[in-house]
Amino acid sequence: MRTVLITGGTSGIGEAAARAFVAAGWRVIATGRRKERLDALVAELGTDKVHPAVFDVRDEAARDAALEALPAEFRAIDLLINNAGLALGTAPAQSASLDQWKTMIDTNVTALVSLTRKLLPALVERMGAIINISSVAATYPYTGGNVYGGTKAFVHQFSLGLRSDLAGTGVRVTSIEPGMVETEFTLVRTEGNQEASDKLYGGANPMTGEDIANTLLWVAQLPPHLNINTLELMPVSQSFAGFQVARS
Ligand code: NDP
Ligand code: 8X3
Repeated sequence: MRTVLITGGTSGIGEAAARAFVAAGWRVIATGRRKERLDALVAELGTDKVHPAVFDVRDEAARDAALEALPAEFRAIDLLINNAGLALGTAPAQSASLDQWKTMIDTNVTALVSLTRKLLPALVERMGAIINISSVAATYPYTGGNVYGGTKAFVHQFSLGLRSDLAGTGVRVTSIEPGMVETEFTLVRTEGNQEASDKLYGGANPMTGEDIANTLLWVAQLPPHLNINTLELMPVSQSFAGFQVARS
């Protein structure tokens, strides 16, 4: 039985991924700050299938304590899914909150890099894999996307860099780059504005956490000689709108 560590298993893509991987016969270490959500996942899927690891990804000491406390049967991690992340705000750069920018960088970049570095030696030893959740925002800028897009561009390029460094190790690395997925993402971005979230997703037939979870599972279960470098997904309803021109 293979083991996957999924960061951000308390909602959205990560929660759906926990269910999909357990259904496919994997053991799942699900992480997040909301203990009650992880406890519910364990109650639903079973203590032998899911291990809850409660920590803030930005807190390296708490993370390391949680990793050291892993039960023996969850210790051999074959796959790391770096999913925990967030966008905060949509204000233009000139009026955006610097604190929100730092939170996005600390979570989406620094914590992701730190956990990856921590687990890499063991992943190399086991010829494991890493899947990083980037975004279409890595490639296509939009107003108010400033630092969020920057963090996801980092995740894209870091994933490709890892591929280079891991040459010959057999470790696979993939950057998954979704467009609109209906999760708690917009609630978080708007600091709990349910109306804004409903308005964004309403009538758009967005992707679901399950859509991305199934893609993650597909990537994870490909034959070991095959690496998906980057994979961009969008709902059919979402597409490109071209350049803007500021006229005097
Ligand atoms: P959700 O808000 O539903 O889930 C985010 C998850 O990240 C939660 O489980 C949350 O757990 C966890 N998380 C956030 N910050 C921290 C932290 N400091 N420490 C620990 N865990 C944290 O959003 P999604 O499922 O949509 O987001 C998952 C990933 O997908 C993110 O990286 C996001 O950027 C990316 N993405 C999302 C898209 C979308 O349209 N929804 C599109 C493209 C990419 P908790 O709060 O319990 O700690
Ligand atoms: C989330 C997708 O388009 O809201 O990464 O930035 S988007």
